[in-house]
Amino acid sequence: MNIDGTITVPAEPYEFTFNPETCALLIIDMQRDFLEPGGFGEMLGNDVSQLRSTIEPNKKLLAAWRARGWSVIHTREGHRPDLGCLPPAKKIRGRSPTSIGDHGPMGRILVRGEEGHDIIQELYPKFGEAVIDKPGKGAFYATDLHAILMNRGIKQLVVTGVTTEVCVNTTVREANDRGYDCLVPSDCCGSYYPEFHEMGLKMIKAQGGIFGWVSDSTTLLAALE
Ligand code: TIU
Repeated sequence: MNIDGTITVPAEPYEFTFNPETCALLIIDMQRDFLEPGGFGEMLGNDVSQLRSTIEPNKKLLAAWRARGWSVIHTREGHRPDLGCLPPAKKIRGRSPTSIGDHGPMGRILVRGEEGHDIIQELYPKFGEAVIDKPGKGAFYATDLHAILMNRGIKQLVVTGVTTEVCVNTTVREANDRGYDCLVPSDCCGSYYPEFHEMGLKMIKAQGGIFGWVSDSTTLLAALE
């Protein structure tokens, strides 16, 4: 910890300094629908086991954040049971015989209140941690995330979750445009496609940190000690 209470984390393209009082851990869409067989991820044709390596590093980071009493926010991608917030274009995308709102092994796919929509047990939210239900890929679109962050005086975010190039990337871009600094720990994010994971992270940190910073959970946790 620095003398002024801030913490500096070795990162790319250069070190990330944050004030823990005004920095939240934002965990994106660690839902059964993306990480377990029979959900939305598999429906899209993906091997969901690809994402499971993200669970352990997220668990460690979440435990460290909770132990210090710092802000934690979770998000879930999904739709109202009446599908009123599901754009018709999203419903038919992929031409899959099963689509959002249809019944699957974990309930209706990507629908709020269903088993598959819930966050995995390993990272289950605790009382007091905001859970943002989002209809889109970005966590700011059609949600109260920005209001919650402003009300709490949050200015910086550590963004983790799945998938790197879709919801994590979209959220980091949205956050960047709203003036937040984002640090992304690489091993706490995952993709069904390793090359997209790598490129998704490169896009964030390129051009002097065009959208944010990239580090890893071991480096971040060491900086907290
Ligand atoms: N398909 C895919 O890679 N991701 C999503 O549809 N949503 C999230 O990334 N959460």
